[in-house]
Amino acid sequence: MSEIKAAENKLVERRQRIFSGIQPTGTLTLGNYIGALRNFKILESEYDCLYSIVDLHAITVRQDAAELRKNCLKVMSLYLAVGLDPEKSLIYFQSHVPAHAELGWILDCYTYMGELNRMTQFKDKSAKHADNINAGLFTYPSLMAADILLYQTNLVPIGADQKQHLELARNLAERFNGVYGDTFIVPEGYFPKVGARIMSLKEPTRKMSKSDAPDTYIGILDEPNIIRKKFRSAVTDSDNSVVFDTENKPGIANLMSILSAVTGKSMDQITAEYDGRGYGVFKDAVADAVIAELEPIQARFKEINTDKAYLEEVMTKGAQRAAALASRTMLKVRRKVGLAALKL
Ligand code: ATP
Ligand code: LTN
Repeated sequence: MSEIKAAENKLVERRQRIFSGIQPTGTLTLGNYIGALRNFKILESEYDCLYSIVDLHAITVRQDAAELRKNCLKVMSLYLAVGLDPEKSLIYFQSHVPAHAELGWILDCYTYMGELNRMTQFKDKSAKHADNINAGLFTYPSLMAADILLYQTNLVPIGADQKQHLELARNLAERFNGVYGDTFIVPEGYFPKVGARIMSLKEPTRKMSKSDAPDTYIGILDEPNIIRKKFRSAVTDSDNSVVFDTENKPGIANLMSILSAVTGKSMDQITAEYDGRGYGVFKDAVADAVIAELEPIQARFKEINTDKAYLEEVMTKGAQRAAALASRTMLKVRRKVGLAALKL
């Protein structure tokens, strides 16, 4: 190997890898944006990133086929609209790289029922969809572990609600490595300092979620007047002080987190600026800041989402490049587990 080639390889080796995914289960919310999507862009320049639209995860809950197809393209357009560069980051649909499902199955065989039984997302979703508690919903976390481990991921940007799933991915990596020797990198989570758990506008003790009623969340694509209206009718309290107290004032604390995440202001600065001026003034200030943050993204989204040829090109290239990376891990895993090699 030439010296230059060796130096190049070393450089490539040193760059850490990021994987994350968002489910195409509806319109993305401000929670998805602050908790995950915004960090995707921030991390792009320093890491090798794979950002997937995790459509296989989405079908653990019944989806309308036409709607799902549309939502997949919408999420991809949003990835691009926040400024992700498909030349730098791999942007692709999970279902286009079958190795996710293959490793998902293999990891299922190393995951204990007890581990899956403890998952709060499974409990929440089972309660929400009592008529369809399917096996996919139960094994969802092993598939998520496969997504991450498939690419030898170092860092996973996610919101706080995904901590438990990430912990399972780490445990599975360690378990597998323990049995077969070093195979997977044990990944770390990357959580936003402020806004790792944005709450519902109507029930500020529950997380904001895109599969709840529209008045409980701010959609990334909501029109400015809708955003203002939703913030104005957000549930707060009656003591009229803008002070960060998640226990006694969850509604106001949530709005402060949103404002802090979007503007970079500290909680003390926000209190100094808005305390004593009435909740109406404060809520409008939060709305203004969010509208200003989202407007350029919405404008870019409109252009990108109608450019089907471009989206197709991005998803195809992304899937091809991701599949090539995934096959390296799969070769190793298949050999270690004892599956016969296929020589074509
Ligand atoms: P669903 O309602 O369909 O379960 P969701 O809104 O929880 O969806 P996901 O696709 O499951 O969204 O999550 C995508 C990313 O957004 C994850 O990293 C998740 O942690 C993050 N996220 C979701 N909701 C919030 C929230 N309220 N605050 C911060 N981050 C969030
Ligand atoms: N489980 C996540 C979505 C998700 C994901 C992933 C996130 C699926 N696979 C891999 C990070 C890495 C969710 O429900 N928010």
